[in-house]
Amino acid sequence: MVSSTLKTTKSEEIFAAAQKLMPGGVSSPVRAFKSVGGQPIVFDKVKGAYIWDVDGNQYIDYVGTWGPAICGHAHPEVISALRDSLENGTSFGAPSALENVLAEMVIDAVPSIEMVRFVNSGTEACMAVSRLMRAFTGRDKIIKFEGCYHGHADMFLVKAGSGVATLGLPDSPGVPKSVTSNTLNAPYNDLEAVKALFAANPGEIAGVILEPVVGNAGFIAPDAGFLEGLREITKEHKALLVFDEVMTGFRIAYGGAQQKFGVIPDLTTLGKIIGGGLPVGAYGGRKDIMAMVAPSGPMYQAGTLSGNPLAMTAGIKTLELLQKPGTYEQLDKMTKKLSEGLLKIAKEAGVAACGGQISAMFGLFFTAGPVHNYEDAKKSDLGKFSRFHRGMLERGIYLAPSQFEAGFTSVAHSDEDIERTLAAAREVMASW
Ligand code: HOZ
Repeated sequence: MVSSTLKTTKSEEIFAAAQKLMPGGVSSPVRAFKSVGGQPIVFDKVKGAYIWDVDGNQYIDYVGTWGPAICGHAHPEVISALRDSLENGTSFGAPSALENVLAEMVIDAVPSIEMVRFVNSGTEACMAVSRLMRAFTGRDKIIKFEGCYHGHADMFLVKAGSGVATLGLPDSPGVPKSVTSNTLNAPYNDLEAVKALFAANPGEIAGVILEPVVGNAGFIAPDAGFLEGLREITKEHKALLVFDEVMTGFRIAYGGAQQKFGVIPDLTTLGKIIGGGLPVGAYGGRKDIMAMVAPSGPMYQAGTLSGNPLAMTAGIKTLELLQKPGTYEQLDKMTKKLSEGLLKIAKEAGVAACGGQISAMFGLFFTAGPVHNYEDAKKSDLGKFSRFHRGMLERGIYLAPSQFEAGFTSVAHSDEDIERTLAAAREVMASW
């Protein structure tokens, strides 16, 4: 147990009980705090930019339930819409007009999406899209990038980011070699490596999938020309380009990273924000490709709770709120202040650090950098990250408990929240 000045008696009791009930005491690995030490705090309330734990401590939150809370937690308009929707029931398992509304909003916003299918998580969306890439092209191999995370489906658990990187698990037992033999890996931001893979596997590669801005190896931005280069290479080889915008969709810009960078993939996966905090995922893209999906076409994919009316309602309201003029300018300005402030504080304290932000997504590595890919990200001093995480937690700032996760801001974060966060970081780094 890491020594702490935080009073966390109740959190400790609940987590001790949880460990007897659930593997590692959690429903998803990263939140167990394994890589930063100490025990996770147990929440009992979230509101706006803040979270509260069961011992009554309040924190400024930069995890935002891992991305969905871009309007702030429990936004009154989202809650009110959900209350109304709840009166009509929790699940239909049949078509509903709400699906049309959210589908239209997604199609209007995301340049590559002409048709969309709703599922229940980002993992499901990526799993389905990999099947679709293969069904459409008749090829089996897929290129992904080291440190990118596309959920926990078998074929993506090779040199993956997020919890896999956090826990230092190279690959997962239980994944058949026959499945991952069709997953090819390249370093992020390395077009030559992608060209070499296409050259070595002629006519066999269905497509390339990536996080257009990486969030699951920490925050890593694409180098100038990288996304454009992938678009050209995939076109040249008649392979598909897929942007996994589960994190970046409606966060980097309303139309996602593809709108921000002006590079249009063939297919896109979404999740997080489009469910407004309820379980959701989606994949979509060109009509001729989406026509392959059952029952329109032969590629099977289904789900009992897909298009769930509560998830659709929360998603619709969240996207409506994001349409307010100035939202993304505000998010960018505030997050820039945070990111630049952290780098300045590190410099003043003589701490080697690098990082950056785009819109409401940011990251900080404890290495002089620069960080262009997962290998660079791994050079970050993880001991320093752990001490930083704990120091910030003790000062009421909740950061993702992993070096290999991006940070998220929301429209609910105030200038004062950012100032308080920077003051906490100054104190923590000054003590090193
Ligand atoms: N995979 C998500 C983060 N990239 C969720 C982590 C969690 O909920 O523990």
